Amino acid sequence: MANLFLGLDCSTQSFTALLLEQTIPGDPTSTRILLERSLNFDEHFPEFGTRNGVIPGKNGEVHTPPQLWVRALEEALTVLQKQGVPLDQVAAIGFSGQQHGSVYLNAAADKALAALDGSKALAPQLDFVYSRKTSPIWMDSSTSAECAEITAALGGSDAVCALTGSKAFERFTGPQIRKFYKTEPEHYQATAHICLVSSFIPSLLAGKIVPIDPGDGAGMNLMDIARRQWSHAALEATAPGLSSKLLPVLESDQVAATISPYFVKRFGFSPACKILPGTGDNPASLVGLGLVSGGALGISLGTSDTLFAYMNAVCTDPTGASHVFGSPTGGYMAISVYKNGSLAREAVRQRHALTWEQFSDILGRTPPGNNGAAMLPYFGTEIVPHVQKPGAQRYGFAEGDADAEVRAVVEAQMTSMLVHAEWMGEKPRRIQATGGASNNREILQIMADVFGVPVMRQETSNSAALGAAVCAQHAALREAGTPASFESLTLPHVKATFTLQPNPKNTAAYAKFAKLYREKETAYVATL
Ligand code: XUL
Repeated sequence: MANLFLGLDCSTQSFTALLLEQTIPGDPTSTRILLERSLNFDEHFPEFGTRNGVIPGKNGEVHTPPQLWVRALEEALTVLQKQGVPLDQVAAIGFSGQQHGSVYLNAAADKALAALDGSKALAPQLDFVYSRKTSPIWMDSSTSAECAEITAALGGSDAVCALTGSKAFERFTGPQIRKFYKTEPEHYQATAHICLVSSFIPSLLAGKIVPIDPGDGAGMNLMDIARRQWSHAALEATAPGLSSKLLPVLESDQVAATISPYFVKRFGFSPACKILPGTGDNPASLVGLGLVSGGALGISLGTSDTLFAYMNAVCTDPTGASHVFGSPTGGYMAISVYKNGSLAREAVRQRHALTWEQFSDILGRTPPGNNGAAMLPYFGTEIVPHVQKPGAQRYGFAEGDADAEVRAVVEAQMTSMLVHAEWMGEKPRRIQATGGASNNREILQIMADVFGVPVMRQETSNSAALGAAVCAQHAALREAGTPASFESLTLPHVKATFTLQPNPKNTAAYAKFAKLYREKETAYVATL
């Protein structure tokens, strides 16, 4: 069996390729990360006019042109090829994508994907396959009316949550599809296939439409979470004819196809290379962090901040603020998602004209508990709690006080995660941190102190791309007749970590702060 496994992650702001190498034949745990490359969208593809990977529109709309992702895939593979990576040794490719974002393809797409000409660039051959030129992504909050309509049709919020694992949320794909059907009925009619970002990229590599998996499928308000298949009632409540635009859900670690001749000819892949269905970036991170059983939390500090944990069985959040998605390893995951993640930290940094180093210095020298100062960091709309009108709230400090504001934003983010994770059950034994900002030790120390448990960080902060590569390895081994467990395949990566211990004195102070935070949040949300 070829010994390389490729993980591709198409996130909000960048596209990452991560290559895993199995170094000892016959020992699937002898893996190491051979190479990681990320391409930032704004920097590498300025012709699309994105800012932080997106194009904001009116009334809370946030879209990205799908051709940007096609270009990014093409460019990432070109970079690997130019670096001399033996792409013919890649046994399988796994995929991760920002969740909820949808790509709308017309009836010409099947033929175009199957007949790609390997002597030509990829993106120009796909210019005409879209029935919608831009894709709504997870930051889009423009579908409150559609959420209400779907909720009413399915018998109320609790019923939607029990059926699909989440209440109807603005960014979820079902409400987004409904809005498209209502506002552009002709273009909706002309749509032959609806893909998620995570199933669109593998469809390009497979040369045909690849199904959606239960990890990302659960982020649509369309999948019956217990059955891990589309819910007829949810499809009906969303838009007419929707079932014909979706393939049946396929489990994340099944092989969806072998690679299309286009990529064999153009990039030198082996024709035997296996293509997996993609999954969402959070389910992929769950795998990349080795969270294949309970007892630990994952926290990803990226464009969005997310907190998640593995669950054996479906158990939904009684407050309705969080979600249940499928885990790519089987089972489920509980997850809370914050829109005000890196963009809120970035907003504070910019307001006070600080470098990231100065930002960290402030965290290092200011006292835990911030002398009683607090903040509700709603620089943009928020998901947890549901805040549809931006407006950061400050308590006990002045707007111009950089020291207080830097600490306040991070303490607020960590405390909100603590408070809103309570429904997930017993206290975790450890936290696995990932995402760009997990490189910041001062932020991780506050995380350890707020939660009162050790925080670990792996060698790579690209846990979603790593998880995708591990899924590829898992599927390739099974197909080769030498299956290995996800536990054994993730362990080598979890081992390569550093750990920060909590300071018990600070944890006690944060327990008090959490009470104050909850009061402020409840009071503010009541005014909305
Ligand atoms: C998850 C979510 C975000 C995106 C960002 O529900 O909306 O975490 O997946 O990539």
